[in-house]
Amino acid sequence: MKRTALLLFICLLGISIQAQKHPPQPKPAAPPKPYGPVPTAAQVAWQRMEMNMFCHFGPNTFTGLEWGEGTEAEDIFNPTALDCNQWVSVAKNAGFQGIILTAKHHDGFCLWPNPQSTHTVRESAWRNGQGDVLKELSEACNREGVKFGIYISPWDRNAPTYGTPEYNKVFLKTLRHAHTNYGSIFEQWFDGANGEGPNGKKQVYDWKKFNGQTKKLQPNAVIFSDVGPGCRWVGNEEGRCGRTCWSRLDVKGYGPGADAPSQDTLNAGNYNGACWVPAETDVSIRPGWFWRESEHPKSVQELLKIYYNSVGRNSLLLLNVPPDNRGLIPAEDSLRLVEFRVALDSIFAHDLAKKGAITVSNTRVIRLKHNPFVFYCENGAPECYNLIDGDYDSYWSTDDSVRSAWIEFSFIKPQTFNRVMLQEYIPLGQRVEKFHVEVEDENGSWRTIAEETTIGYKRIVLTETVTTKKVRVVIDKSRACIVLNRIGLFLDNVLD
Ligand code: FUL
Repeated sequence: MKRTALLLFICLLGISIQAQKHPPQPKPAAPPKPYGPVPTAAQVAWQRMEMNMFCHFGPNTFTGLEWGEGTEAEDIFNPTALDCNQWVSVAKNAGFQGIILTAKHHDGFCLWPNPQSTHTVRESAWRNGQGDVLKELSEACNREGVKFGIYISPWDRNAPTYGTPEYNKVFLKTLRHAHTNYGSIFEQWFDGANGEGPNGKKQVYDWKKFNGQTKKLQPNAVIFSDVGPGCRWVGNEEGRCGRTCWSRLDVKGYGPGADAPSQDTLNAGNYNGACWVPAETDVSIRPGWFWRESEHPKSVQELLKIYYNSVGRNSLLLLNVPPDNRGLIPAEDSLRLVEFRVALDSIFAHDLAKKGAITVSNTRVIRLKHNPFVFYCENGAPECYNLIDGDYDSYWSTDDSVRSAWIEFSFIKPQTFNRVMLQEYIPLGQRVEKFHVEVEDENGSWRTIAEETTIGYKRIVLTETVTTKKVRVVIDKSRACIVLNRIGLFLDNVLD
């Protein structure tokens, strides 16, 4: 009898705990509608790569020039120990998701046996004219699960037809060859630079056809140029995206190169831009784009600054790491990248926000995909835990009419941090135009530690180092209801 009563008691206790864990949920509202232009699935996947590696390699690696003349003998290109597997392993260890190779720079030399040219690896003595860097690198990337991309300069100082309508046909065939023989590419990089002076040959490029054919042959490739259409130049080569950075851009009436919008516009985007053209920050780990014996890689501190000014400002970072004249990435660069990785991991491995209890001023009631934290959320909105659950596609959002709101994290023990990471759920567009961060001091008064504008895919705000039990992120102004999928708090002891 006693045993039965005990069993009954345990059962009832279990049921009541269950009921507490899963209180009846209010009926979910419809998910927020997309706002403004939104990215394609390929653009979202691209932005989520965050950091890719650029490899400038070609005759300039052997001559020390930044812009080759196009008249260099093919035999100049003669790497003694080329190993693309080494490039890929350097990239992987540093945490790069993809590699983009300069298949043809302005000098016109092709790193693959392009049938449209007589200025290629085929004409060089390297591997008796049998070598193909595109083949080696694309295969090495495939083997290691690193994505492969191609840079091809439209400006060509070697092509005999350059400066005539015929060149556009040659360039289309060149693209076709590169786009059909080396598997799928994640990005096609079109350089806008064109250094020919008033007496030089001027080419009127057929961008419509270049982009159209690329889209047809490589539908998942994001096309880079100063003005996209897939992603845009950030407007400088110093690794600095705008503190305000919209992924929207007006492209009508503009084009790559001399026809591009101002560098300031590229840096910040257009508030009301009609197209989704996110910024890509291309910068070199060394002073030049090509390897030179006399130059050396940037310090970890400089690389971290670049990271915060690019990935941390709604941009993708394309960091150039040039292979040397052996065809290998020098040890000093690869070591520096490992140090950079270690620094990033040490900063971002511990998200202090995950230790907090969250309250919000408003929440849209949405269907929760999964929520291991719901148990802790008796008084709050379980939706806000989507901000820390690590699932990209789960987000917290406000009711349609609510365009300003706060999110508060409170901790049992004081937490010390100096980086605040925010992410908008960009598949639904970019919305936030003003926000600030406040902390509560020991006397219970609140103090603003950062005031910023846009968030976008990812925003990392650098603050003073603070120790507090309460942090509030206040979205002051959003252009539609707020949709955030992450808030994180971190301590950076490397760059402080
Ligand atoms: C520029 C080029 O002129 C540089 O040589 C380099 O390739 C850089 C990435 O783009 O426009």
